[in-house]
Amino acid sequence: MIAFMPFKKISGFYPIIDTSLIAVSGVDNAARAVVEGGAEIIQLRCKEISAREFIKIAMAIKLAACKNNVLLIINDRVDIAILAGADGVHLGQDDLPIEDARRILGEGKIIGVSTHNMDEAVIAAQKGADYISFGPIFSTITKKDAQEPKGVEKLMEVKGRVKIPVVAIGGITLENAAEVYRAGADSTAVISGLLKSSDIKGRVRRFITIYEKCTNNSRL
Ligand code: TZP
Ligand code: MG
Repeated sequence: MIAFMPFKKISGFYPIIDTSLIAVSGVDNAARAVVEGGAEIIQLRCKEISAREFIKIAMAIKLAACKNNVLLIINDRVDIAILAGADGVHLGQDDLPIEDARRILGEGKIIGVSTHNMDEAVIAAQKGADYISFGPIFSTITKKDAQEPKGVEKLMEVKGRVKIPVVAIGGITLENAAEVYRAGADSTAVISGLLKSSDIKGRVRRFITIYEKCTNNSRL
């Protein structure tokens, strides 16, 4: 029987490095800053670059930044996740179905799924997602085709139904992150609220502190 290494439960601050907000040449430094700030997970989201560039960045991040138990999650692309030795993928509703991604990745990799309503959340959990994201909680300009904001009440309803971790996403800032944790989010995923800062490391620390204050879970 094959034993799989259990991976850490997704919780706390979930930084997303998105090449629509940061130059490809700056990704590596941003990833290092995120790790130095104390993040335990990084998602790499590259919508507008070639597969060749995507794999190059993913491998560089995996080698340089994601040592010491920092999980690397690749947005959209199961192939790139495998080639880069990443810890998992994050799939949208139009990406590979969860079951197919699982057949390729096996049980040892993390599969996260974007959800926007209760049905999508419940189905993703039933189909074997390891975590879901839910949002946008607040309005966002980062995702051009984002749905209308769902608010923290809908987040609470989803948390009440699914057993897997729920990562809240969309418009999350230092100012509203505590409200999102109090509504039950296991984690908050942030793009612009992180990458638009001139001090990414410091910003990560501040987001982690908010999580710890809301959950009494101090490790810094
Ligand atoms: N999915 C739902 S909202 C969103 C994604 C990828 C964008 C989140 O970006 P920001 O800048 O943190 O609002
Ligand atoms: Mg996608």
